[in-house]
Amino acid sequence: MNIVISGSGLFTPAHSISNDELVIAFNQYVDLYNAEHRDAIAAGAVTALEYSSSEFITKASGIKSRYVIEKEGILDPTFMRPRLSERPDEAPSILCEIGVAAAVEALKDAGRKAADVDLVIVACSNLQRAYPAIAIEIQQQLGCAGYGYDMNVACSSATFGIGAAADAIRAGNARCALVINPEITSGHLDFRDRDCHFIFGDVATAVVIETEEACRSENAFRILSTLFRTQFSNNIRNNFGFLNNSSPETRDSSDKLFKQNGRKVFKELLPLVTATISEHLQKQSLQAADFKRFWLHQANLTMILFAAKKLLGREPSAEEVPIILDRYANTSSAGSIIAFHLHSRDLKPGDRGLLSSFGAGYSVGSMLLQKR
Ligand code: CO8
Repeated sequence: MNIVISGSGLFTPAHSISNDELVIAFNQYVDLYNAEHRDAIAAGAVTALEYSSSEFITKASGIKSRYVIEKEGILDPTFMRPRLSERPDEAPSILCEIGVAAAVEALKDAGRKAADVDLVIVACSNLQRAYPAIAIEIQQQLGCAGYGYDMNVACSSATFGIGAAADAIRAGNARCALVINPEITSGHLDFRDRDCHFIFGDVATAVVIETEEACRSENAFRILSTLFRTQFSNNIRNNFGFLNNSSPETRDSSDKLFKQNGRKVFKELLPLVTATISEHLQKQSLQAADFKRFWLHQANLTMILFAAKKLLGREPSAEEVPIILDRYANTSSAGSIIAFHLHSRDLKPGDRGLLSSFGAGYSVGSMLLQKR
């Protein structure tokens, strides 16, 4: 049974923050902090904070701007997080709202109605609550049949989610699935931390998964093969969770937001990514040269280009390896799907493409696709 990605959708928030805007707000915070702690800094008891810089951000990451769900709160040096009022339980949650927007576009692209869908998987890094599942809320909002559940494999959530949907269809548990990646990373990012305040952006993506036999789409991609790998690491970690209430003294400490050791991630994750993809290609008796396009996880420009060069054995062209992180930043699970959504329509029947996500866990998902 051949399984296809028959449609994709993208929700982009209305607000964008440039590096300059972000750095101005951060540096205002630094001034406030250092003024407040002037005596302790002079006595050597507190370390003064240092300014951030747009030049550093662009050079170290390739990111020039990011979309966010709410801008004013993030740029307020006395607040520095998106200002989102809590919604009543009767109203759709914000993750549901942006997930639905991406899903509606994906369904249209696939030539499907919500009622055709009998599995909804929400796969993302930044779930807004423990339960009920956002996927079940989306199932209800859209009017889908069957069942739904949430899952989290950090940045690899999308490929792991597509794999789970394909398996469910092969097993006869579903016929048509929506895999949705709503990421409000700005709620989990420490905008007071110079090392990471620039890394992430908000977005939602969705894809429709079904059998090739049932597919009605002009732009469908057959899933030729998948390979998933995980390897435990503390180098990308967020300790937020319901047990935080049991330790009220540390409930608001900075480890309850995203933390990473970026250099170590670079050194340890990249070899895992290239080894996993190489193993996958070898197992399928294929080579990187057999692929027209590489939709890679969008975490860092150097990282993307390094991985592509290692696989191809030469510099990749801009057409082969689409980059969207310059304006979207790292959107966690959604990054490779944005690249796929925006840069797949020009491929011709028979062309192959490689979709890969990687990140916390560590986790790597590799997916070999072929245009129908
Ligand atoms: N402005 C100016 N200088 C800075 C800044 C800044 N903003 N930040 C750091 N510096 C300084 C440092 O202090 C350091 O100074 P010194 O040399 O004096 O010590 C110098 O610049 C160099 O710093 P780094 O070594 O940290 O710089 P790098 O070149 O390594 O670049 C990056 C930093 C961009 C973070 C880079 O290491 C990187 O991208 N690494 C890979 C990261 C990655 O792929 N992570 C995956 C994360 S995604 C994921 O899976 C998590 C999902 C969860 C999502 C949650 C959303 C919130």
